[in-house]
Amino acid sequence: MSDSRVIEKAYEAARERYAELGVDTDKAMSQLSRTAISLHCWQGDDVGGFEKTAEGLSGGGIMATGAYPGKARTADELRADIEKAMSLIPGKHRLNLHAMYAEAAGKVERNELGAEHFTAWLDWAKANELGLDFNGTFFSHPKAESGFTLSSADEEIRKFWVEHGIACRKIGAAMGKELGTACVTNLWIPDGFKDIPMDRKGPRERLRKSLDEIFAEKIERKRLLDSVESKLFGIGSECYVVGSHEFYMGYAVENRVLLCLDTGHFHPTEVVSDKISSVMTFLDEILLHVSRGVRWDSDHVVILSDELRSIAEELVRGDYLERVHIGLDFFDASINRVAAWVIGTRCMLKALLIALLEPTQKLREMELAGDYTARLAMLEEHKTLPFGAVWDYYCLKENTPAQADWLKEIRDYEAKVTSLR
Ligand code: RNT
Ligand code: ZN
Repeated sequence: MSDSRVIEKAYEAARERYAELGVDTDKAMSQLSRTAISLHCWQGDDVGGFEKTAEGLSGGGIMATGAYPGKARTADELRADIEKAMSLIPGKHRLNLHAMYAEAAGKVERNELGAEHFTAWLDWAKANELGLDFNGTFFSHPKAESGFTLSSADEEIRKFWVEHGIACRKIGAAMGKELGTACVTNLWIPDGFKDIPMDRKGPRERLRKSLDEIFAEKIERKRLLDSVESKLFGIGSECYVVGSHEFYMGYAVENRVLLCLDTGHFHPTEVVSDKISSVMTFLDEILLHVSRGVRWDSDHVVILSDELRSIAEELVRGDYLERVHIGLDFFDASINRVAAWVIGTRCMLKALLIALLEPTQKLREMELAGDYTARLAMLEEHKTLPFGAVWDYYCLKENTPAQADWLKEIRDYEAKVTSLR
């Protein structure tokens, strides 16, 4: 168990050290506490969902691997797991739901879903004072098996998914209204070809038409924020993805919807940290799906990597925290699923804290003065500043376990709850 007196002492020393550089640690912590991360419900059950006929993930070109015991089998179990995870993460956050997590008695088709199928989630969100975000589920469904949904040449299939998209916006708007905080409702479709297409144009024209139909109804932004997510390739769509980055960038700029940048959806040498200031020049707001790409997998648990730190730095340096919605998107079925949420979210917060503790103004002055020697020297010196002491103190202040104390709680929860499933 960590000793709070040791943490407080270390914090005092860190506070002085940062003050010497003109950085106010208390201000950084208060900014951090105002930044909400949207936790993705699908980490809790390997992107399974609760549809009566669902056989797990299929036809979406996304895949959770591993067989760690204890995954949530019902919405109540999933909610309990999320509550556990949130109790181990400092700050107040949000929950990101997917349409396939509806709780309906009997089977309700995806194009017929309504807010009434999410009342238990809504009541729970209210009771826990959480904002909700939402996603259409355009995969793991017989009507997605051809590999095409909104861009399908089969008019009946295309219509079905357009209706699903419209239904999801209504659900998102109802959630936003009910909870008094805009619901970011994201749209990702798996559409694409495994092998070389001969028609790249047709599906993209159909996708544009479908999106226009889905977004036709104007809904107040204080309730609903629409977002569209691109991808470079997926399993089974290696040669061509209809909803590419260029496609959605154009669509988002033209239609003033949010663009979702998933950090695992680009070429391995491309980084989202470098894209943020470019897209923010043309867009009001964006959504991030923070993930960790490893070789061909786009969804490893987020760690405190150089790129995660760079993303957080961009958000802080560009003063984008109010305009960028931070969501997580990873799934790992090979480790304790509740721990995966805790690790990933705590890392996202640590990256933000490190960025908030940066003497940005001083570094900017060096750059403007052309003193690139000092810029490099100071950036490297800052890497060993005592941010860990500030982080531990922040956890303590927010009444969440500091250091690795949270792991013991996961072990207890595993023994008492998840291992009995
Ligand atoms: C898939 C996208 C998408 C999904 C979730 C489950 O490649 O990243 O965001 O991960 O909708
Ligand atoms: Zn994503």
